[in-house]
Amino acid sequence: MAAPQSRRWDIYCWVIDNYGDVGVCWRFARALVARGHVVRLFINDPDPLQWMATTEERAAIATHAWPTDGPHAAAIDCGDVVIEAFGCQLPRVTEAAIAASAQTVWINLEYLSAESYAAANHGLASPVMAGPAKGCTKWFFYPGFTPESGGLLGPTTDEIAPWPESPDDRLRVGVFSYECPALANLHALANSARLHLYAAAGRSGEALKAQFGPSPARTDLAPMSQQAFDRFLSAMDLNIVRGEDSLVRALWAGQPFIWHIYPQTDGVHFEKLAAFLDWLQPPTPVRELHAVWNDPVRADELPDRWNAATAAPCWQAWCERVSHTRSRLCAQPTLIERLEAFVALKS
Ligand code: TRH
Repeated sequence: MAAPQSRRWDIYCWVIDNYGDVGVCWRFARALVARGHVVRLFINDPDPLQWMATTEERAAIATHAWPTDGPHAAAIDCGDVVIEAFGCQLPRVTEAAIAASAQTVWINLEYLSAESYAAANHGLASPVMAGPAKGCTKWFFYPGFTPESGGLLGPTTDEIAPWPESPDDRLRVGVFSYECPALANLHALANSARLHLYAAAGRSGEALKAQFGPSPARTDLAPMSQQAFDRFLSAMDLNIVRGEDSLVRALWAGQPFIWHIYPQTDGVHFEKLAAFLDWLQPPTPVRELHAVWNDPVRADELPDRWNAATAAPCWQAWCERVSHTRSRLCAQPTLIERLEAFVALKS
C-alpha cells in the first residue's frame, strides 16, 4: 500500500470518568504518529497520561489544555483533520477555526459497537445547524468489527516481554473489570479452580484489595503504560476486560476473555453485549459466563459457569474461536487506514 499523505490531526478528548476516553484517544494518536502524521491532543484531564504514555510517546504527541471560550479566547489554528472524540462538544473557538478553514475535515469519532446502527450510520454526514460552524459538515466515523465499519485500532507490534510465571500450573487470569459480585466469587474460587489472579490497577483491583486484603491467589499490579498493558493481556491465559479499548486489546491478545461491559442505568448495555457475542459466536457456556458476570443478580452462578466454560472441550473451542477471530480481523484494514482513505475522499 502507498505511504499515506502526512496530515496534521487535532484530537479533542473530554474525559468524563474511567480511562477509556483518554485511552482510545492516546492509542489513536500513537497509531497516527506511527503512520507519519503530526498530532495534537486537546484534553481536559491529561493526568492519566503520566502512567499510560511512555516518555517517547509524550515527546512525539503535543498535548494541549482544552481551549477556553469566551470574550478573551485566543484564536486557534486547526489541523487538516479535527477529531471530535465520542461526541464531546468542541470549543466554539475550534468550531470557528474549522469554519474559517477551507480544507479541514471534521470527524465525529464514535464509540465502538457491533450493533447494526453503528454500521448503518458509519460515514454519514452530519450538517452543523448552529454555532460558529453553522453550515459546515462533520462526518460520523464508527469503529467496528466488520469490513463495512470503521474498523479497529490495530494490534501492537511490540515484542511480547516475558511476564512472571504463575506460582505453579495455575491458570493466569488478568483482571481489569468494574466492581461486581462475580469478582468476589471468582477470587473465592481461585484455590479450588487453580487460578492466579493478576489484578490491574483501578476499580476491580481496589475492590479485591478492600475485600480480601493481600492474598497468595492474587498479584496486584501498579498502573502501567498502554504498551505494557497490551503485553500483560498477551501474557495471560484468560482476561477479564471492561470498556471498549481493553476489549479490543483482549481480542488482539488472542486469549479467551470475558467482557465486563460498562453498565448503563437504562440497561442498553445488554443489547450491546449481545450484539458483540452474536458477532464473536463463542461456545454457549462462554455466552452464559458473560451473562453471569454482567448481571449482579446471577453472580452466585459464577462457580458453575466458570467451571463449565474453562473445562474441556469448551476451553479448546473458546481458544480456537478467539484465535480464528483474531486472524480474521488481522486480514482487514485498520481503523487508521480506513480513516486515511475516508479523509482523502472528503478533502
Ligand atoms: O476505563 P474504561 O472502563 O473506560 C470506559 C469505556 O471507555 C466506556 O466506553 C466509557 O463509556 C466509560 O469508560 C466511561 O475501559 P477501557 O475502554 O478498556 O480503557 C482502559 C484504558 O486504560 C485502556 O486504554 C488501557 C489503559 N490502561 C493502561 O494503559 N494501563 C493500565 O495499567 C491500566 C489498568 C489500563
